[in-house]
Amino acid sequence: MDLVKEKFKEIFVPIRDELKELLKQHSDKVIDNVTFGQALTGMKGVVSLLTVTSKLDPEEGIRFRGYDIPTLRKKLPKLHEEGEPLPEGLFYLMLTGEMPTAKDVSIISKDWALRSRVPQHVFDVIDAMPLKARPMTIFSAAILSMATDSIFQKLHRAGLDKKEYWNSTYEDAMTLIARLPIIAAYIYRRLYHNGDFIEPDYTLDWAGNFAHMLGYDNDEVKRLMRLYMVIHADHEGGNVSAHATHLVGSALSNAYYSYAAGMTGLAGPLHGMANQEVIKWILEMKEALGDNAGCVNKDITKKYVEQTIAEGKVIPGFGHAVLRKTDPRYTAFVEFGEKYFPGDTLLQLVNCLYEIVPPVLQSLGKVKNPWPNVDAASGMALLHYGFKEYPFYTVLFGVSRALGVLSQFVWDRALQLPIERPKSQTFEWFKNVTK
Ligand code: NMX
Ligand code: MLT
Repeated sequence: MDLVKEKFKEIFVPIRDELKELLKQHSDKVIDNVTFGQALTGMKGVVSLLTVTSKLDPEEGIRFRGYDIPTLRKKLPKLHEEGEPLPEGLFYLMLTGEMPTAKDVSIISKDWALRSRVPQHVFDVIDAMPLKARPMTIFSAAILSMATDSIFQKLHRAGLDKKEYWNSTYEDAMTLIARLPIIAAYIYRRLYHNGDFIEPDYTLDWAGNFAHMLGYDNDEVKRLMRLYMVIHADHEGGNVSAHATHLVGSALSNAYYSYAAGMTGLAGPLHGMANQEVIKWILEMKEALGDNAGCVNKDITKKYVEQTIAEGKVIPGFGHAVLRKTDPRYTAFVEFGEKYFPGDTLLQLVNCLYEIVPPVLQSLGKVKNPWPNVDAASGMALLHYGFKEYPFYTVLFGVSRALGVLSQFVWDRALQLPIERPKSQTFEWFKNVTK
């Protein structure tokens, strides 16, 4: 058994046994109440999921195994002291709960490099898609097509013992993560660079190699990609992509099916697609307002924001279902920009929207969180380096999200979490409970 897998087994077995014991003794204990409003507005705040990898605090933002983003940027192993943490380390932390050493990170880097060969039929599936297909459509189809390789599925059909589910799921999760940058880069180069594909460079780390295969060999972009892959990896279990992955997996669907479900959820404009919408909206605003966009003319820009809302649209990149303060992921991207490209006009515009948009949203009296989320700033950093094909941005989010949802997926199997099946009721039932 490989070292990381062995370590994981050592950690999860006592936790699995403890969970079983707790369930045996406390299954009837009431832990939460559900209001009429919660049931009918997306179950916000209803505790009903067990997620070990991360936890979201409405005021402070995400913590991965207890560590916030600024701490992770300091503590996770890096290639260079002044650089950004390696996503391999975050994966190790989410899986084991322990801060990795540089050696742990290098073991994962090498393991992913070894597993990264993508079967030909996956490229054939991608090549069969029309060039006008959305990148997330192609990405999701490519992931699904890899289910042919699921070791869990094969062993399960042959009659696998429940206690062993985690082992082949771990194999599937690691292989899937290893292959994602190759698949994503292939889609990108096919859609936007006439199919001029770039071979992987396995002397590089997972994220550095991803930037390289996309066509960005500049060191700063590699740093940005490491930050990007760390920042989007997880947002506890209730967000649409994590929850969809977990839900589909609870039927014992394999990791490929389950993560593909997560990705089709991420593709929605209220979730991961918002990172494209932000840039589209900003570019349209610049087109409409010309030199007046941003702090040059705050009144005109504010009117543009109000007009978007008057047209029945949302302001992309602002608001959140859980967060009630500025998203620390947003802050991390702005800090990256201030460090590497402080004079950038798009960075200035993003900073300016931070002043203009929240008061407009607050004035509506219904928006629970007027502050920017991660998507308000991520595209600005990519655009700075000439990565202008914004319909692709959600794929980048998706590659990163694999680290969180798949480490949790391995835990789901290790803890033998059961099929998820909440109760639904009819409209009549809901009307009756209000009487
Ligand atoms: N612009 C305009 N209206 C908004 C916004 C916004 N940015 N955010 C919330 N509202 C509206 C929302 O549409 C709802 O209106 P109505 O009652 O008429 O349906 C009302 O305010 C209350 O919504 P909330 O309870 O504050 O937010 P909810 O939890 O329902 O939704 C989001 C959260 C994130 C879906 C919502 O804030 C939004 O649509 N934001 C813009 C899209 C976005 O940036 N999504 C990315 C989220 C992060 N991610 O990467 O996934
Ligand atoms: C996420 O990263 O998943 C988003 O911020 C959405 C969420 O947490 O609900």
